Amino acid sequence: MTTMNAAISTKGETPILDNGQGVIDPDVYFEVNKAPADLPEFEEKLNAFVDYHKAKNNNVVLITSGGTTVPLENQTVRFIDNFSNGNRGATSAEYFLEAGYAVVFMHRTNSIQPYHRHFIPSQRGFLDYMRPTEEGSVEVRPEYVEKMHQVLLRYEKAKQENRLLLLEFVTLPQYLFKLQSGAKILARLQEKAMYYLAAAVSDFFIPSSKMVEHKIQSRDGGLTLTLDQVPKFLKPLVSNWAAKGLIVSFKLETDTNLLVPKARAALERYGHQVVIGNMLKTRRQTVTFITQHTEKVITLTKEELDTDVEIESKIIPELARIHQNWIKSGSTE
Ligand code: 9Z3
Repeated sequence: MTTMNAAISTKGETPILDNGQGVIDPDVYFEVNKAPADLPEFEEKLNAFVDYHKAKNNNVVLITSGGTTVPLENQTVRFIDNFSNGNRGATSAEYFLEAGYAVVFMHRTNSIQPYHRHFIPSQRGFLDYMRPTEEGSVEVRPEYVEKMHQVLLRYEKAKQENRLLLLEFVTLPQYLFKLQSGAKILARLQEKAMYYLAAAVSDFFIPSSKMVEHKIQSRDGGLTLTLDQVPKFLKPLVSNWAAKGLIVSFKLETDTNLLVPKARAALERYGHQVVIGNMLKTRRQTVTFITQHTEKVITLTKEELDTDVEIESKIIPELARIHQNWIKSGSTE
């Protein structure tokens, strides 16, 4: 347990080591926060999946998808949420499966899922795809049969081949513990593992030792919150947990001028292989790939947008190509 220049504060029972500015060392984070109760089950499922695909010599991608929550109370009534409905992750999962990958889909509970996304209730209710028959059964409405059949074929194939593992998180601590554990388990695959970090992860949180136990009461008027900074987990992920796997992180910005500089700064700071920059408003049309020596913009044309081409159909083949280079030569180019 270490940090240089660490200050110790003791609120509640647990000592918090920080740098005096509320920034905790990632290793310390795991010592002072409680692992989620379902971590052993998560590890068991993932171990079995990784062993299965290691024996088959398959490439495996760990996709993180959806936003994390930051609870405000230990017995949580309120929480801060992060923007992301999981569309990027779920869509990418399908294209990775098409490219031959086995996919670990680590997603926020109730966020968008691969294949199901084509029939999500927010666009049309689940029951609206079906109708009752006179024989007392249920059938898919004729106008949806063709699309549902196509999607079901691909979904069934992924399941039959045991190439899609669904794992869940909700809160920031759940995400971080599972990311650490998941990355270490995938590290057994060495270069054949890819980490595709599309989840929108909170930058700020309240450590459980600084959190109130019960529901915050409104009788005292307005509420002022002090949040600590989440430790920079990409650092240990790159240097310790993920061994030789290819690491792809996403950088989300709302100011165009910041996108490329911030994406490149992340690449240089953590020393991983690819940062994909995207803007909040145009994330479905344009992304920028940043690698150590290259910068490449991928954009959908108007015609592609009009015909519902998905940008992930271009992102994933490009990553698969980079990954092949990585496996062959240890370089992305
Ligand atoms: C992304 O940038 C994803 O592409 C989106 C996808 C969250 C924009 P949706 O799920 O959106 O399709 O609605 N993910 C990473 C966001 C993030 O938190 N990045 C951190 C940062 O920008 C680095 S890990 O600093």
